[in-house]
Amino acid sequence: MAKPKGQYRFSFGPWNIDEGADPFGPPVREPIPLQNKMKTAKKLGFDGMQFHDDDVVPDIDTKSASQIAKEATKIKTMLDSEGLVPEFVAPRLWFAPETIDGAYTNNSARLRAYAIDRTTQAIDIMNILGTTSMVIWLAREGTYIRESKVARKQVLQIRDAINAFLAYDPKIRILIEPKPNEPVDSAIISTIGHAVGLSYMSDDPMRVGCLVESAHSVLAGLDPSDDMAYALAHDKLWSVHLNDQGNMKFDQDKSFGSYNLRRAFNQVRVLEEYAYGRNGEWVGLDVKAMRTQKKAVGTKHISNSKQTFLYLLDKVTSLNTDLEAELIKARDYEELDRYILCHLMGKKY
Ligand code: XUL
Ligand code: MN
Repeated sequence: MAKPKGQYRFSFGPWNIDEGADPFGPPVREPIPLQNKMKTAKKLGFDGMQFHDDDVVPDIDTKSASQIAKEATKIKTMLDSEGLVPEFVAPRLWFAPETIDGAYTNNSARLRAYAIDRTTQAIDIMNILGTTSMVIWLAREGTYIRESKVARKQVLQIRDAINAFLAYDPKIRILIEPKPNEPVDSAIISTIGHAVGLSYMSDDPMRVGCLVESAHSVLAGLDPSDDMAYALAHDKLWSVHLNDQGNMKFDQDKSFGSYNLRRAFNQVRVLEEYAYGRNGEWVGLDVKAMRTQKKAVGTKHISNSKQTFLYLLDKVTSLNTDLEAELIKARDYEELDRYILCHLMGKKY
């Protein structure tokens, strides 16, 4: 008998429906307006949208505070009319000329001030959209060559930046999304362990948590479900970016489960078994369509990922955990391996 399942709500970001440009070639799909992306989200059964600050206010650096507020208010109205909730806002701290050599850890005090300023602006946008969650992916906080930055100082600079944001708005929560490399050679907050450690260094650890992205864990040579479990053990798994990744290469953002179904099963399992989502946490996707895809079918990676999650949820709740416990007791892990594979392949065991 299958056990009762948890209820999940799903989100993705506008960048997950993209034009297919890569470092070797130009866009291959026409851009889609934000409102149409919202309609797609709703149609595919998503309740939330994730945003970068400049997804909400394009060309943000050229705009005044009042212009930014006006444009953010427009997007808030759009979200309301489409019946969607904003999950988070993340400052895009890796695109501007000011952040070429890092944001909060730039060697220039003037450029570090830009990054802090840009982030507080993102907090203002969060308030207008109506979310208290800010995701920080520390894209260029790291090095291209080790000697260019002082590692210990970088950690403290990031801590100080986080403290400044906590003080700027006492309502917000910060979710650190670690990634070990790309675009930098070596990121300073590279794994979920680093992110959790940073949280405890902050002025208010209760307001600093984590977002685990499956592909980022794999890029670090780690198992995403173990990273999720680690963050859960600290009560700091506040969001996830489910996707997939074929080993340690460029960040692929493949559809969830498309590369390693068993690894995906174990992610769904850890979320389900530890009641993820019961405190409002979202199942976020961060998936990219293959460049081959034409515009008309450029959202299949999103619907497929959600469907795979739900199918795997069935696999989680229908797992014979009594049998599993027996096999664990007998320490017969070869048999347990066989049972798990049969279960995943839908074969009679
Ligand atoms: C980068 C990445 C980002 C963050 C949001 O690899 O995953 O899209 O999720 O800034
Ligand atoms: Mn991500």
